[in-house]
Amino acid sequence: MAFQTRNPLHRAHQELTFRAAREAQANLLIHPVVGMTKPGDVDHFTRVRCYEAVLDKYPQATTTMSLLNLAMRMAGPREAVWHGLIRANHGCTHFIVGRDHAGPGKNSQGKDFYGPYDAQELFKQYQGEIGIEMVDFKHMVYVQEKAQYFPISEVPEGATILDISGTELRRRLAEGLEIPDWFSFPEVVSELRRTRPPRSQQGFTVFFTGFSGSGKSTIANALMVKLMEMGGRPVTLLDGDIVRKNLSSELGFSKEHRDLNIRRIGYVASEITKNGGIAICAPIAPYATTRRAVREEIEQFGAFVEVHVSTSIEECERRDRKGLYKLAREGKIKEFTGISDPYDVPENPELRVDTENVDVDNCAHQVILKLEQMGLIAG
Ligand code: PPS
Repeated sequence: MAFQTRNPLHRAHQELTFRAAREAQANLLIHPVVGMTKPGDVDHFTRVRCYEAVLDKYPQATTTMSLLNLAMRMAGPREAVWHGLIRANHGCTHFIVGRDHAGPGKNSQGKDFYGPYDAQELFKQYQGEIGIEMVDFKHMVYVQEKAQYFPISEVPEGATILDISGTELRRRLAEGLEIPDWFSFPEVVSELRRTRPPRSQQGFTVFFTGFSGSGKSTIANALMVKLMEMGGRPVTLLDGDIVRKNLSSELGFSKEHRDLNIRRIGYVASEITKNGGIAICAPIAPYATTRRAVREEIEQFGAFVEVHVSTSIEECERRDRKGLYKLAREGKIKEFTGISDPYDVPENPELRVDTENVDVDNCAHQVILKLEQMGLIAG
């Protein structure tokens, strides 16, 4: 009997697969896919370490694991049938199919792509032809009084049911909260905690955006000092000027070049975030669509905190620290942001700071408070 999975196995899965194989008097093949999968899934390197820990809990002679180098398509019923065909080709006689097998979840209107039992129905229709029998994946819940798992349909009357949903599990991991032993195996939980540390230990990016001379670099520098004083995670400052010198020296200020410049910053920041560091970026980043693309790239790995430094163009021009506004007015610098080039004001930044009546230290402190509120730094 084959069990297909793209998720870590917890006690309920172990119970379910063990019972299913025993009932069918079959041996069990734990057959996880280790290819590209749905964004947000636990990476397969971590999962394999988890599976190895769970494998010890099965009777050795009747259970084995093999990795299947296959990408998930999230194609629901048709993928279930295909998964069955593959397992039949591996010599299996039974295949476990669950609720919404390989389902992609909800569409942009918030509606499920497939009905919960569509995959099982299509599978049943073709199982004879494929030569593999479908085994229904039962929803297992923990019954406190019996200290044991039961299929939800077989729970004794009046019993206390314990269950932790996938969303709740992710929340507990993100916040470093307890995951009880009845739910999973300690080895699995500790592997998951290693890859998904709580938010206060994950990498993140603070992305300042605003006009030239708005105070982005000054606030970014003050923020860097505060974060370095706190310690714990490496901090990298990707200031507009530094990036232009070291990464984008061949670029000018056309829309294409600005976008390329911001994409590069986004890529470096995403790598830093992925590896558990703090990236502070401080470019003008005038285009909302490019900022959104960078946000999406980074949010795969950690938080993206957009800070709009909202100093008005009049104030920036009045300060004119580098004398560039004067040159822009004289037409000596072309495509100058706010003068002869556009700036899309961020609509929903995590934070907006006004530098006109507030000192730099206070602005940097507002960012720190925001980070604390988001759980990114310990209070
Ligand atoms: S962008 O749009 O995000 O790629 O810009 P960025 O890399 O942050 O570079 C902005 C700095 O370059 C100087 N500079 C100009 N800014 C805007 N428009 C034009 N045409 C321009 N030409 C040169 C300017 O000093 C900006 O520095 P900051 O640090 O923002 O004041």
